[in-house]
Amino acid sequence: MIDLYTWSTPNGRKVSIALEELGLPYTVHAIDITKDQQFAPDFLKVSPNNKIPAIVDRDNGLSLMESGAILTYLADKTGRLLPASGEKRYRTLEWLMWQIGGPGPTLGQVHAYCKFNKGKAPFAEERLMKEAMRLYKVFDSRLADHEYLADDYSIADVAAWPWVSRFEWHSVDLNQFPNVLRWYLAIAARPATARGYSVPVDTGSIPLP
Ligand SMILES: N[C@@H](CCC(=O)N[C@@H](CS)C(=O)NCC(=O)O)C(=O)O
Repeated sequence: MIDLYTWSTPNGRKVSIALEELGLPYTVHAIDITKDQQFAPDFLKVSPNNKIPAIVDRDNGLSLMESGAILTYLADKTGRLLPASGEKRYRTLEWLMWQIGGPGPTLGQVHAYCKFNKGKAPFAEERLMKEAMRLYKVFDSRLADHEYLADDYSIADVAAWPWVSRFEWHSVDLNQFPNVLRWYLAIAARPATARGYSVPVDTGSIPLP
């Protein structure tokens, strides 16, 4: 049994989608980051960086923060969504880390500056939107000749998908990125994605372009 500490955000949904996909039993603990629950002392014991998601595996007592580490752990625990060794493992980790270092932080800042505080910092808005579009182009090129980011469906896709599901927040028209659109719709159609998307709060159906 896994204890999942999460909220209805892209980083949180990565882990609930993975848990659903892997069929692992889990208990959800909602950490409402709009009410600063991420700063509660009890939560800091599992997430010393004050952020969701985090997990505790009751099988062995291991607690983990950081979505990339959690996804890697869950994949290794089950032997799915990440090859055990060799080039395919590193290719998967490469695109997982690309997501965590690139689209994740960039799109998070796009939401902060361009959606919620539009007009306050034109330089930042322009710089972030330019970088977001560059990353979408990289994404689209990769998917032009690969069905998924690392060939087979993997934790790299699970990490990237919830951020793309916020395409309306970052005002990106997915029709401009046909390979990303094809990939996005294929993953949206997976039953595990729909189940994981509504954890811990059902915010409505998956956005479709
Ligand atoms: N690098 C971290 C990022 C986690 C993160 O930024 N979580 C956000 C929600 S998507 C959060 O907890 N924000 C609360 C805060 O910043 O106070 C990961 O990949 O898990």
